[in-house]
Amino acid sequence: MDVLLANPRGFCAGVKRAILIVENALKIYKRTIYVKHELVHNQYVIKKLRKKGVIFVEKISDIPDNSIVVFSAHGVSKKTKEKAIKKKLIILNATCPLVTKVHKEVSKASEKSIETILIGHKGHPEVIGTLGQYNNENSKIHLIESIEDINKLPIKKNNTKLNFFTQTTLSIKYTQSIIKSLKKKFPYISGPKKEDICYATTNRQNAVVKLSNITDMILVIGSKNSSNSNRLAELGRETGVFTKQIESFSDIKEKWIKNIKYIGITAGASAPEFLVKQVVEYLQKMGAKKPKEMLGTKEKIIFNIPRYLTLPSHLKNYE
Ligand code: 0O3
Ligand code: SF4
Repeated sequence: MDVLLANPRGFCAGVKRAILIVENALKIYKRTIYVKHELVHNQYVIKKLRKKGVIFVEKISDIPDNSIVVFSAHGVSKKTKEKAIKKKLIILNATCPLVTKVHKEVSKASEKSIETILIGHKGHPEVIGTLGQYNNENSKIHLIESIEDINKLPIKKNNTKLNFFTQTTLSIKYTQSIIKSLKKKFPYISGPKKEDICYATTNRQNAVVKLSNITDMILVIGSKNSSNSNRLAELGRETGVFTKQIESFSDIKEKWIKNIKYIGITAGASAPEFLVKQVVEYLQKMGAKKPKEMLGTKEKIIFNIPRYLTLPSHLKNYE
Protein backbone atom coordinates (compact mmCIF):
# COMPACT_ATOMS: atom_id res chain seq x y z
CA MET A 1 0.00 0.00 0.00
CA ASP A 2 1.29 3.47 -0.97
CA VAL A 3 0.69 6.27 1.53
CA LEU A 4 0.22 9.85 0.26
CA LEU A 5 0.21 12.83 2.60
CA ALA A 6 -1.89 15.86 1.60
CA ASN A 7 -0.29 19.28 1.48
CA PRO A 8 -1.10 21.51 3.19
CA ARG A 9 -2.72 19.69 6.10
CA GLY A 10 -3.13 20.20 9.84
CA PHE A 11 -2.58 23.32 11.91
CA CYS A 12 -3.39 26.69 10.31
CA ALA A 13 -1.93 30.02 11.44
CA GLY A 14 -5.02 30.86 13.53
CA VAL A 15 -4.83 27.59 15.47
CA LYS A 16 -1.07 27.91 16.06
CA ARG A 17 -1.59 31.42 17.39
CA ALA A 18 -4.43 30.38 19.71
CA ILE A 19 -2.39 27.53 21.23
CA LEU A 20 0.66 29.76 21.68
CA ILE A 21 -1.45 32.39 23.45
CA VAL A 22 -2.65 29.84 26.02
CA GLU A 23 0.73 28.14 26.47
CA ASN A 24 2.54 31.44 26.97
CA ALA A 25 -0.17 32.76 29.26
CA LEU A 26 0.29 29.68 31.49
CA LYS A 27 4.01 30.40 31.75
CA ILE A 28 3.74 34.17 32.19
CA TYR A 29 0.81 34.46 34.62
CA LYS A 30 1.35 31.19 36.52
CA ARG A 31 -2.34 31.28 37.36
CA THR A 32 -5.36 29.25 36.30
CA ILE A 33 -6.28 30.04 32.73
CA TYR A 34 -9.96 29.74 31.78
CA VAL A 35 -10.88 29.27 28.12
CA LYS A 36 -14.33 30.14 26.84
CA HIS A 37 -15.30 27.07 24.77
CA GLU A 38 -12.75 24.56 23.37
CA LEU A 39 -9.79 26.67 22.26
CA VAL A 40 -9.84 24.74 18.97
CA HIS A 41 -12.00 21.75 18.09
CA ASN A 42 -9.54 18.96 18.74
CA GLN A 43 -9.78 16.44 21.56
CA TYR A 44 -6.01 15.96 21.82
CA VAL A 45 -5.20 19.67 21.96
CA ILE A 46 -7.82 20.13 24.67
CA LYS A 47 -6.63 17.10 26.66
CA LYS A 48 -3.04 18.37 26.62
CA LEU A 49 -4.04 21.86 27.78
CA ARG A 50 -6.33 20.44 30.47
CA LYS A 51 -3.36 18.47 31.81
CA LYS A 52 -1.49 21.76 32.13
CA GLY A 53 -4.31 23.11 34.28
CA VAL A 54 -6.43 24.98 31.74
CA ILE A 55 -10.15 25.03 32.56
CA PHE A 56 -12.60 25.09 29.66
CA VAL A 57 -16.03 26.63 30.26
CA GLU A 58 -19.07 27.29 28.09
CA LYS A 59 -20.42 30.17 30.17
CA ILE A 60 -18.63 33.30 31.41
CA SER A 61 -20.71 33.00 34.59
CA ASP A 62 -18.75 29.82 35.41
CA ILE A 63 -15.51 31.82 35.77
CA PRO A 64 -14.62 33.47 39.10
CA ASP A 65 -14.36 37.31 39.02
CA ASN A 66 -10.92 38.79 38.27
CA SER A 67 -9.68 35.58 36.56
CA ILE A 68 -7.91 35.25 33.23
CA VAL A 69 -10.08 34.22 30.29
CA VAL A 70 -9.04 33.30 26.77
CA PHE A 71 -11.61 33.58 24.00
CA SER A 72 -11.36 30.56 21.68
CA ALA A 73 -10.09 30.79 18.09
CA HIS A 74 -13.71 30.79 16.87
CA GLY A 75 -14.43 34.17 18.50
CA VAL A 76 -17.22 35.41 20.77
CA SER A 77 -20.21 37.74 20.56
CA LYS A 78 -20.17 41.32 21.82
CA LYS A 79 -22.45 40.27 24.69
CA THR A 80 -19.97 37.61 25.82
CA LYS A 81 -17.19 40.17 25.82
CA GLU A 82 -19.35 42.57 27.86
CA LYS A 83 -20.07 39.81 30.40
CA ALA A 84 -16.34 39.15 30.75
CA ILE A 85 -15.65 42.87 31.29
CA LYS A 86 -18.43 43.07 33.93
CA LYS A 87 -16.76 40.23 35.83
CA LYS A 88 -13.46 42.15 35.67
CA LEU A 89 -11.79 39.26 33.81
CA ILE A 90 -8.41 39.73 32.15
CA ILE A 91 -9.25 38.99 28.52
CA LEU A 92 -6.75 37.29 26.21
CA ASN A 93 -8.30 37.16 22.79
CA ALA A 94 -7.31 34.07 20.76
CA THR A 95 -9.92 34.73 18.06
CA CYS A 96 -8.31 34.11 14.68
CA PRO A 97 -7.58 37.46 12.99
CA LEU A 98 -9.50 36.23 9.94
CA VAL A 99 -12.59 35.70 12.08
CA THR A 100 -12.06 39.12 13.68
CA LYS A 101 -12.01 40.64 10.19
CA VAL A 102 -15.52 39.27 9.56
CA HIS A 103 -16.62 40.50 13.00
CA LYS A 104 -15.52 44.03 12.13
CA GLU A 105 -17.39 44.00 8.81
CA VAL A 106 -20.58 42.70 10.42
CA SER A 107 -20.29 45.29 13.17
CA LYS A 108 -19.91 48.03 10.54
CA ALA A 109 -23.00 46.76 8.68
CA SER A 110 -24.91 46.84 11.96
CA GLU A 111 -23.88 50.44 12.67
CA LYS A 112 -24.97 51.47 9.17
CA SER A 113 -28.29 49.59 9.45
CA ILE A 114 -27.44 47.40 6.49
CA GLU A 115 -29.59 44.25 6.49
CA THR A 116 -27.17 41.31 6.66
CA ILE A 117 -27.16 37.64 5.70
CA LEU A 118 -24.64 35.26 7.24
CA ILE A 119 -23.99 31.92 5.53
CA GLY A 120 -22.94 29.39 8.15
CA HIS A 121 -23.87 26.47 10.37
CA LYS A 122 -26.47 27.12 13.06
CA GLY A 123 -25.11 26.65 16.58
CA HIS A 124 -21.42 26.68 15.59
CA PRO A 125 -19.45 28.94 17.99
CA GLU A 126 -17.98 31.02 15.15
CA VAL A 127 -21.48 31.66 13.81
CA ILE A 128 -22.79 32.56 17.27
CA GLY A 129 -19.90 35.01 17.69
CA THR A 130 -20.37 36.57 14.25
CA LEU A 131 -24.16 36.91 14.61
CA GLY A 132 -23.43 38.53 17.97
CA GLN A 133 -21.57 41.42 16.34
CA TYR A 134 -24.85 42.74 14.97
CA ASN A 135 -27.03 44.79 17.25
CA ASN A 136 -29.47 47.18 15.63
CA GLU A 137 -33.12 47.76 16.49
CA ASN A 138 -34.03 48.84 12.97
CA SER A 139 -32.34 46.16 10.87
CA LYS A 140 -31.45 42.50 11.18
CA ILE A 141 -28.88 39.79 10.58
CA HIS A 142 -30.24 36.52 9.15
CA LEU A 143 -28.52 33.13 9.18
CA ILE A 144 -28.84 30.80 6.20
CA GLU A 145 -27.37 27.30 5.94
CA SER A 146 -28.55 26.24 2.49
CA ILE A 147 -29.95 27.36 -0.87
CA GLU A 148 -33.41 26.31 0.39
CA ASP A 149 -33.13 28.85 3.23
CA ILE A 150 -32.90 31.75 0.74
CA ASN A 151 -36.60 31.58 -0.13
CA LYS A 152 -37.54 31.74 3.55
CA LEU A 153 -35.77 35.09 4.07
CA PRO A 154 -38.15 37.93 5.01
CA ILE A 155 -36.19 40.38 2.82
CA LYS A 156 -37.51 42.41 -0.13
CA LYS A 157 -36.07 41.40 -3.51
CA ASN A 158 -34.90 44.90 -4.43
CA ASN A 159 -33.39 45.83 -1.08
CA THR A 160 -30.36 47.98 -1.91
CA LYS A 161 -28.98 48.01 1.65
CA LEU A 162 -28.14 44.33 1.86
CA ASN A 163 -24.88 42.54 2.68
CA PHE A 164 -23.71 38.95 3.05
CA PHE A 165 -20.85 37.31 4.94
CA THR A 166 -19.79 33.70 5.50
CA GLN A 167 -18.33 31.40 8.13
CA THR A 168 -14.60 30.82 7.45
CA THR A 169 -14.61 27.02 7.27
CA LEU A 170 -17.42 26.20 4.82
CA SER A 171 -17.37 24.06 1.68
CA ILE A 172 -16.06 26.31 -1.10
CA LYS A 173 -18.18 24.67 -3.76
CA TYR A 174 -21.48 24.70 -1.87
CA THR A 175 -20.94 28.23 -0.57
CA GLN A 176 -20.32 29.50 -4.08
CA SER A 177 -23.60 28.00 -5.21
CA ILE A 178 -25.42 29.62 -2.27
CA ILE A 179 -23.86 33.00 -3.15
CA LYS A 180 -24.87 32.59 -6.79
CA SER A 181 -28.49 31.95 -5.77
CA LEU A 182 -28.38 34.86 -3.30
CA LYS A 183 -27.21 37.23 -6.04
CA LYS A 184 -29.95 35.96 -8.34
CA LYS A 185 -32.65 36.53 -5.74
CA PHE A 186 -31.24 39.84 -4.41
CA PRO A 187 -29.59 41.66 -7.35
CA TYR A 188 -28.36 44.55 -5.15
CA ILE A 189 -26.70 42.42 -2.48
CA SER A 190 -23.04 43.14 -1.77
CA GLY A 191 -20.43 41.04 -0.01
CA PRO A 192 -16.76 40.11 0.07
CA LYS A 193 -15.05 39.79 -3.35
CA LYS A 194 -14.84 36.01 -2.96
CA GLU A 195 -16.35 34.82 0.31
CA ASP A 196 -14.99 34.84 3.87
CA ILE A 197 -13.77 31.24 3.61
CA CYS A 198 -10.13 31.45 4.72
CA TYR A 199 -6.90 30.52 2.95
CA ALA A 200 -6.37 27.44 5.16
CA THR A 201 -9.83 26.02 4.46
CA THR A 202 -9.35 26.66 0.73
CA ASN A 203 -5.89 25.07 0.57
CA ARG A 204 -6.90 21.98 2.59
CA GLN A 205 -9.98 21.42 0.42
CA ASN A 206 -7.92 21.76 -2.79
CA ALA A 207 -5.39 19.26 -1.40
CA VAL A 208 -8.17 16.71 -0.77
CA VAL A 209 -9.35 17.04 -4.39
CA LYS A 210 -5.76 16.38 -5.51
CA LEU A 211 -5.54 13.33 -3.21
CA SER A 212 -8.81 11.99 -4.57
CA ASN A 213 -7.34 11.81 -8.09
CA ILE A 214 -4.67 9.31 -7.09
CA THR A 215 -5.98 7.39 -4.09
CA ASP A 216 -8.62 4.75 -3.46
CA MET A 217 -9.11 5.73 0.17
CA ILE A 218 -8.78 8.96 2.16
CA LEU A 219 -8.35 9.26 5.92
CA VAL A 220 -9.25 12.65 7.41
CA ILE A 221 -7.88 13.28 10.88
CA GLY A 222 -10.10 15.67 12.82
CA SER A 223 -12.55 15.79 15.70
CA LYS A 224 -16.29 15.37 15.15
CA ASN A 225 -17.11 18.96 16.12
CA SER A 226 -14.46 20.43 13.79
CA SER A 227 -16.35 22.10 10.95
CA ASN A 228 -13.35 22.39 8.63
CA SER A 229 -12.40 18.72 9.20
CA ASN A 230 -15.99 17.63 8.53
CA ARG A 231 -15.92 19.57 5.26
CA LEU A 232 -12.72 17.73 4.21
CA ALA A 233 -14.34 14.34 4.84
CA GLU A 234 -17.53 15.44 3.05
CA LEU A 235 -15.46 16.59 0.06
CA GLY A 236 -13.55 13.31 -0.03
CA ARG A 237 -16.85 11.41 -0.18
CA GLU A 238 -18.19 13.77 -2.85
CA THR A 239 -15.26 12.92 -5.11
CA GLY A 240 -16.38 9.29 -4.90
CA VAL A 241 -13.32 8.09 -3.00
CA PHE A 242 -13.93 5.91 0.08
CA THR A 243 -13.32 8.41 2.92
CA LYS A 244 -13.28 8.03 6.70
CA GLN A 245 -12.89 10.70 9.37
CA ILE A 246 -10.95 9.62 12.45
CA GLU A 247 -9.85 11.17 15.75
CA SER A 248 -6.69 9.06 15.76
CA PHE A 249 -5.12 5.86 14.40
CA SER A 250 -7.08 3.79 16.94
CA ASP A 251 -10.32 4.46 15.01
CA ILE A 252 -8.98 2.72 11.89
CA LYS A 253 -10.67 -0.60 11.14
CA GLU A 254 -8.53 -3.28 9.47
CA LYS A 255 -11.32 -4.12 7.04
CA TRP A 256 -11.25 -0.53 5.65
CA ILE A 257 -7.69 -0.87 4.38
CA LYS A 258 -7.70 -4.54 3.38
CA ASN A 259 -7.72 -4.10 -0.42
CA ILE A 260 -6.50 -0.48 -0.60
CA LYS A 261 -3.50 0.23 -2.85
CA TYR A 262 -3.20 4.01 -2.53
CA ILE A 263 -4.24 5.62 0.76
CA GLY A 264 -4.33 9.39 1.26
CA ILE A 265 -4.06 11.13 4.63
CA THR A 266 -5.03 14.65 5.54
CA ALA A 267 -5.74 16.53 8.77
CA GLY A 268 -8.08 19.40 9.64
CA ALA A 269 -6.80 22.84 10.66
CA SER A 270 -7.04 21.93 14.36
CA ALA A 271 -5.48 18.44 14.19
CA PRO A 272 -1.86 18.15 15.43
CA GLU A 273 0.80 16.56 13.20
CA PHE A 274 1.65 13.85 15.78
CA LEU A 275 -1.73 12.26 14.96
CA VAL A 276 -0.68 12.02 11.29
CA LYS A 277 2.61 10.38 12.33
CA GLN A 278 0.74 7.82 14.48
CA VAL A 279 -1.53 6.93 11.54
CA VAL A 280 1.49 6.51 9.24
CA GLU A 281 3.22 4.28 11.82
CA TYR A 282 0.08 2.17 12.17
CA LEU A 283 -0.25 1.78 8.38
CA GLN A 284 3.42 0.82 8.11
CA LYS A 285 2.88 -1.84 10.75
CA MET A 286 0.10 -3.12 8.50
CA GLY A 287 2.57 -3.36 5.60
CA ALA A 288 2.36 0.10 3.96
CA LYS A 289 5.36 1.68 2.20
CA LYS A 290 7.18 4.83 3.39
CA PRO A 291 4.79 7.81 2.99
CA LYS A 292 5.15 10.34 0.17
CA GLU A 293 4.49 14.04 0.67
CA MET A 294 2.28 15.45 -2.10
CA LEU A 295 3.14 18.80 -3.63
CA GLY A 296 0.77 21.60 -2.70
CA THR A 297 0.39 25.27 -1.86
CA LYS A 298 3.10 26.43 0.57
CA GLU A 299 1.61 28.34 3.48
CA LYS A 300 3.83 31.10 4.83
CA ILE A 301 1.22 33.03 6.75
CA ILE A 302 1.91 33.59 10.46
CA PHE A 303 -0.33 35.45 12.91
CA ASN A 304 1.61 37.12 15.68
CA ILE A 305 0.51 36.91 19.28
CA PRO A 306 0.06 40.11 21.33
CA ARG A 307 3.41 41.53 22.44
CA TYR A 308 2.66 41.20 26.14
CA LEU A 309 2.28 37.45 25.62
CA THR A 310 5.68 36.87 24.05
CA LEU A 311 7.92 35.01 26.47
CA PRO A 312 10.73 36.72 28.36
CA SER A 313 13.98 34.84 27.63
CA HIS A 314 14.18 33.15 31.08
CA LEU A 315 10.86 31.39 30.34
CA LYS A 316 11.64 30.34 26.77
CA ASN A 317 12.85 26.83 27.54
CA TYR A 318 10.45 26.37 30.39
CA GLU A 319 8.16 23.35 29.85
O1 0O3 B 1 -14.53 26.14 12.92
P1 0O3 B 1 -14.04 24.74 13.11
O2 0O3 B 1 -15.09 23.89 13.76
O3 0O3 B 1 -13.49 24.17 11.87
O4 0O3 B 1 -12.87 24.90 14.17
P2 0O3 B 1 -11.54 24.12 14.48
O5 0O3 B 1 -11.65 22.69 14.15
O6 0O3 B 1 -11.21 24.45 15.88
O7 0O3 B 1 -10.45 24.72 13.51
C1 0O3 B 1 -10.02 26.04 13.61
C2 0O3 B 1 -10.88 26.95 12.81
C3 0O3 B 1 -11.43 28.11 13.54
C4 0O3 B 1 -11.01 28.48 14.72
C5 0O3 B 1 -12.48 28.93 12.96
O8 0O3 B 1 -12.14 29.41 11.73
FE1 SF4 C 1 -8.23 31.27 11.04
FE2 SF4 C 1 -8.84 29.90 8.85
FE3 SF4 C 1 -7.54 28.73 10.81
FE4 SF4 C 1 -10.08 29.42 11.13
S1 SF4 C 1 -9.27 27.88 9.73
S2 SF4 C 1 -8.46 29.67 12.61
S3 SF4 C 1 -10.16 31.33 9.95
S4 SF4 C 1 -6.78 30.45 9.56
